[in-house]
Amino acid sequence: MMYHIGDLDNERLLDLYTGMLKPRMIEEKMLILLRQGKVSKWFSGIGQEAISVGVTTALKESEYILPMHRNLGVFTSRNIPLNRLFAQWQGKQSGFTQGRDRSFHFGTQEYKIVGMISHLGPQLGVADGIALADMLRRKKRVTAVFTGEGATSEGDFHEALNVASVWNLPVLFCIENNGYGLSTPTNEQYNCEDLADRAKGYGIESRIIDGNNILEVFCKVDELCKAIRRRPRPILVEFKTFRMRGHEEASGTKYVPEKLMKEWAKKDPIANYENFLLEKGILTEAKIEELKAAISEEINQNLDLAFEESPVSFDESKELSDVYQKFDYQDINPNSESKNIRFVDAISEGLEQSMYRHNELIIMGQDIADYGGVFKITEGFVAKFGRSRVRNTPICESAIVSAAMGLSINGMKVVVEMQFADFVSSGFNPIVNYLAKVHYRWNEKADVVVRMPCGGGVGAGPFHSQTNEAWFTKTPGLKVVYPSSPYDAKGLLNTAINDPNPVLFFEHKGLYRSVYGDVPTEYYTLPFGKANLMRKGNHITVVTYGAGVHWAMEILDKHPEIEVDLIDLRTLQPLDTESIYESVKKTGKLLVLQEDTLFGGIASDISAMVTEHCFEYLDAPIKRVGSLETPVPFAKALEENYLPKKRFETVLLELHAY
Ligand SMILES: Cc1ncc(C[n+]2csc(CCOP(=O)(O)OP(=O)(O)O)c2C)c(N)n1
Ligand SMILES: [Mg+2]
Repeated sequence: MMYHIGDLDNERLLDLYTGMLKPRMIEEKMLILLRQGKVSKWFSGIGQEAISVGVTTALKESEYILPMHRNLGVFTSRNIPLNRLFAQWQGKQSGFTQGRDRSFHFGTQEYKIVGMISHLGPQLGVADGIALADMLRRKKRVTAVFTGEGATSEGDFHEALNVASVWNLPVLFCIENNGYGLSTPTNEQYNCEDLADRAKGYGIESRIIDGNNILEVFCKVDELCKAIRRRPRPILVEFKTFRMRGHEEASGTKYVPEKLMKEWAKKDPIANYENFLLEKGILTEAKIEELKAAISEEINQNLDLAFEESPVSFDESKELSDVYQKFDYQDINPNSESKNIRFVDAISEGLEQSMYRHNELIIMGQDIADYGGVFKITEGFVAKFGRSRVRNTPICESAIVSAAMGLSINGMKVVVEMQFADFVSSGFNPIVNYLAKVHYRWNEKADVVVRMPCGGGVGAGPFHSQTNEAWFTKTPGLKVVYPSSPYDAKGLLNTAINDPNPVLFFEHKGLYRSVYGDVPTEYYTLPFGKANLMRKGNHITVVTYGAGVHWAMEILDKHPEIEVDLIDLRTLQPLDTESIYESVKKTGKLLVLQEDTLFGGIASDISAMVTEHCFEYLDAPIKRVGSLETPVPFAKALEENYLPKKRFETVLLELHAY
């Protein structure tokens, strides 16, 4: 192996050596503990240390780094106290996730490290968001993110590179090409010579670097980082290296040809560099022993600390309350004059006033800039707030949701507009796995609102009509809001933006231009978790939300003899169960109406909860009414019968007569 010292001084040369030695020695210790059953799982980075250590050393401490599962050297190079790392791996309190997540699945703002989620790819889009925040604040910083060569097959990789290129984001994308993704060799993973060539197609620069040569890694990456700080832009680096152990320790290496193992063993990044330093007289055998003894002592002392710590104890209320970041709701009610406006105008007004209120609020979505969005909600916003805050995106929901996560990690607020709620499925993974779980996992907020133009009755067929709130009410960590009136829409949207937790904000397209209401002209907020009792009556409790509220009112107007408590839920998570129970205890009958197909929807849960809490008060079976269990059909005659309005009337009359 050829080493070029360039202008590096001896101190730096030795630092790089000890920098690699430390993770190597920690790993060797972990492999022993693993055999003793004291560690549950281990992903080895042995043989790949030069990459983690070289890249981290080239970054400044203020710059974010996003490692994967083989990057122990990133954590040690950022000088994380080893006892905390060990406690993390043992699932203990002084780790970074309080026993809630394992291995390297954590981040820490203190050390500017943002760890992975198991799904690998979203990490790359998160780096885009972090870098975007730096760029918007005109900070000349690099964000470095890692991926294995296997995960470059995920759509997220391609989306993230494309976004970084289109927005010219200062991201250093680092591919660690170690020959295998679990058991899959590179020739079954991709069909090109070098992954670095992918960059060309996205219009960005790339380099290939020998990942086993610490001086090459450090010097070249240092140069690239300086170049990026001078002139912000993304660069893709492919590090050629090899995975010397199994995917994880239990999975072995039988499928790896012996010949390859032997070849790469000769290229060990530490042994070769050590020989080089010895030859140059920069290092001596005695010094090596001294360094090893010191690291060994540090490891053992910190292991003792971690082992001494008692296992985490279970505290149910703490577990539950840590799912969401505490939000101190501020009730703002200006008593200003009101205007009669459409639902769509109320959303637009709330969004605009929030943009004035939070100067680090960013809106992202397809066609939202000059075009104003397909529903024209952001029309005129570019003139008021500029293109950097009102951002057109490429068609890549996953990368944009991940980028929103990154913006939030770097201190900004984000509203993402889904062009149609249906398309959220393309960004589903980061919403339910990253945004939803990040606070519970490592106490990080996901200050993101995803606006969801949803709903049927508009003759738009299976992919522009769904109301998919149940995909999200199922997932702890998300808040779900679903207003039915212009007044609620504006106040709840403002609260959603103030709330630091991820909020799915459903806006029924059918209401956009058909429903009018009096809305205060100034900024105001409405609380989450407070249903609206719209009509009062003693016969039946009708619970619904969104377009269901309007269908219920229309049918109830036809039957003035039926006196109902009509409850508009307004938010589904949190859910105002108290208002529901209170009403059912009075009426003894409950009908829940939802637009979505019935099975697995919110109506089923409300029915179950009322059965559990109000059984003695019920005078009739609880009734649920929803759409037919089919996709949303296109033709009018089909859609009319798919939607639950007619069935609602029938069931209402039956329940009244019961
Ligand atoms: C979405 C997803 N699919 C599959 C897996 C299972 N898995 C975890 S790591 C891995 C291999 C990753 O290979 P690569 O990106 O090359 O990284 P390496 O492990 O080689 O460092 C696989 C298949 C996963 N975690 N997430
Ligand atoms: Mg790999």
